[in-house]
Amino acid sequence: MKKIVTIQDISCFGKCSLTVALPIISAMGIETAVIPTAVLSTHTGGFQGYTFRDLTGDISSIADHWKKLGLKFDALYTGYLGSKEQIKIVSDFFDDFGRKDNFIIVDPVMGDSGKFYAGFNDDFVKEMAVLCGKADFIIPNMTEASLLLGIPYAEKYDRIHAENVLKKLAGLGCRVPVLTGVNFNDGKEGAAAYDSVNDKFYYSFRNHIDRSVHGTGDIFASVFTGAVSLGMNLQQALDISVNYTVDCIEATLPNFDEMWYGSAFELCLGKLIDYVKENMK
Ligand code: PXL
Repeated sequence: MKKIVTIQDISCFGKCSLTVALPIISAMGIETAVIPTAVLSTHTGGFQGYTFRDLTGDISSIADHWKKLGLKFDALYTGYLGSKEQIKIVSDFFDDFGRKDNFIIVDPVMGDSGKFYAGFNDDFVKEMAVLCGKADFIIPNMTEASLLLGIPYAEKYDRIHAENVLKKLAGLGCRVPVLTGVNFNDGKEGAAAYDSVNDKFYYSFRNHIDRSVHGTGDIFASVFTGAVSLGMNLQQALDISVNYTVDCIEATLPNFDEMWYGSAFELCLGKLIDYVKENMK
């Protein structure tokens, strides 16, 4: 059985980060160990007055214990990190637990729609860009990609811009950058990836849905991590991640008033399991 570790916060209410990564990766038949970086009462996207307990000090203690136990993982996957100090600790974690035969996947969670999430700034971006250089795969949206590269965020762009951005992201040092939320204003939305080893671009699209659903970046990155850990190729990994993410958005629409803070991803887990079975035949 494959085994991965994911390092990100627990937002106790709101359906993002660990509360989606854990059920999704587990549903794909993969053992999922977790290191929580912080505990928040809710995520920061639209709730007021949330609590934030920083767990930076616990990350190294957990890693030290795991080193003594000799634990090994098929993938190391990071999401929302709360401070520059946490990035440094996670970087050490990669040195300790990264191997030739496992993958490092960094989702550089920092913002969306051209804006930072609460609490992030330019100093954090610099450190995150360095962490991305240690990864095999990074999974930014266009906002995060623009921040990482220090280029202006473009709301509208074409394929040439997306491919330029992907090539520049590979210049940070990661083998395969994956851009999420890719949209060329042709009624489609999906993801694009660049395999810098083979100098090849990959795309996957579904019909665009004109509604932004919170936590979909975490859903995409979780499925993508599961897919590459299971040995799927890049096109398969993109397709399954786009399909499940869009299924989750579609399932959320009838529930949107009640569930404005997250997705109805639970309703689609059966489909995800079917997608995994089809791809693993
Ligand atoms: O979905 C990304 C994310 C993760 N964790 C926390 C967040 C967000 C986005 O707003 O607030 C705490």
